[in-house]
Amino acid sequence: MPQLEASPALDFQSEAYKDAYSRINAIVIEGELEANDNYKKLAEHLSDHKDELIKLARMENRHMKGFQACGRNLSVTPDMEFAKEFFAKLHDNFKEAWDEGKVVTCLLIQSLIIETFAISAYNIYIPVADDFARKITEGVVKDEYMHLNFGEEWLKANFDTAKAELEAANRQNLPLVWQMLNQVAEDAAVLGMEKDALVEDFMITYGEALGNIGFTSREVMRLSAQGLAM
Ligand code: Y39
Ligand code: FE
Ligand code: FE
Ligand code: FE
Repeated sequence: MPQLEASPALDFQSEAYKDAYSRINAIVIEGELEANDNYKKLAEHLSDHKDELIKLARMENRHMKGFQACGRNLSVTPDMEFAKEFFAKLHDNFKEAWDEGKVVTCLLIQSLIIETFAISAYNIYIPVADDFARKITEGVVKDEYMHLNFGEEWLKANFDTAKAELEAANRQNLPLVWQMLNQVAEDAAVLGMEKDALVEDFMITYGEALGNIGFTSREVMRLSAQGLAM
């Protein structure tokens, strides 16, 4: 997808760019903050992986600080209220699953869905970012692949007992991602990030993850298109 050639030169200081950035930057900051919290919670539950999960939580905290610096660098104030609302449904579903002891659902929400969302957004952002934000985001996206890998490995090792819960959790949560993407598509386009490219990257990464965990390719197709209405 010739995303770069297609987009006109971006003016990082224009009001339109900064306005869109105030929401996308806030989403990323809020996402990293919630990811930090989610991994701290998972560390309580998965005591065998406690140290590793605490490490992942610390990385998310570093990511948040990096993205806060990206906003400051452009003199943008992130709209945190918008971002909290943006994540509310996924956040509530994580909390409900947590309260019911459904660790498989929690892992699907954070380590598969949210990490894949982050990976696709960061990959698509890197070529169109300002120099400061590009360097930060390049460092962050490497970590996000490690986070996704954690979820894949655990779910693969527990596939037989996790499978039915994964399917239900996917049905409940994947449609939210497509809604969320639609909600920010216009702002993302102002930053030079095309919706088609985001969807494509998400589908590839998510589908690969499901395949690695143990789903057949037919199941992967069915699961990853769940709730997708473009
Ligand atoms: O694991 C993580 O670090 C994920 C929390 C970060 C969330 C990133 C959410 C990105 C959505 C951006 C949408 C832009 C089109
Ligand atoms: Fe992160
Ligand atoms: Fe992460
Ligand atoms: Fe992350």
